[in-house]
Amino acid sequence: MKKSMWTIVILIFLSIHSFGVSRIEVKDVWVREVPPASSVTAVYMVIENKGNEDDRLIEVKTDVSNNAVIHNTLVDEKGIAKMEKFEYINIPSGKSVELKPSGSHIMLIGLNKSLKAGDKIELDLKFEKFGIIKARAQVKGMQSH
Ligand SMILES: [Cu+2]
Repeated sequence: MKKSMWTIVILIFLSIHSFGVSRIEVKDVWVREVPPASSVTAVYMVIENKGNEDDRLIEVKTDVSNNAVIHNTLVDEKGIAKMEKFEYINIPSGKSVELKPSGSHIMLIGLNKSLKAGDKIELDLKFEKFGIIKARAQVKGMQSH
């Protein structure tokens, strides 16, 4: 085989065996306004993985609270909703995952400022493979859903 032929063979091989990629996009990020006396609130968003490899949201950081944890809402046998801490949220390849009221969300614990509708806050969202995405969340009124 000619040298150029080998180059084509190698290129085809590389494209078939290319490494998986996670391509994360975050949109519709919002956080619920809370009364000044409250020190906790929740952040919601849509996370889309346009890559060909699964990923996970593993960590969230923000300046407006001491702590940010991943929560899921579970309904127990008495029909009472409870929130449970999760270590991560799976974001499968080719799928959109919605963090929404009554579902999974990011809980901000120990707010160090009051959040008023119309304000914006900054968040660092860390994904296992894709890395960190900086997101801006809009504060929405208490009745938003
Ligand atoms: Cu929660």
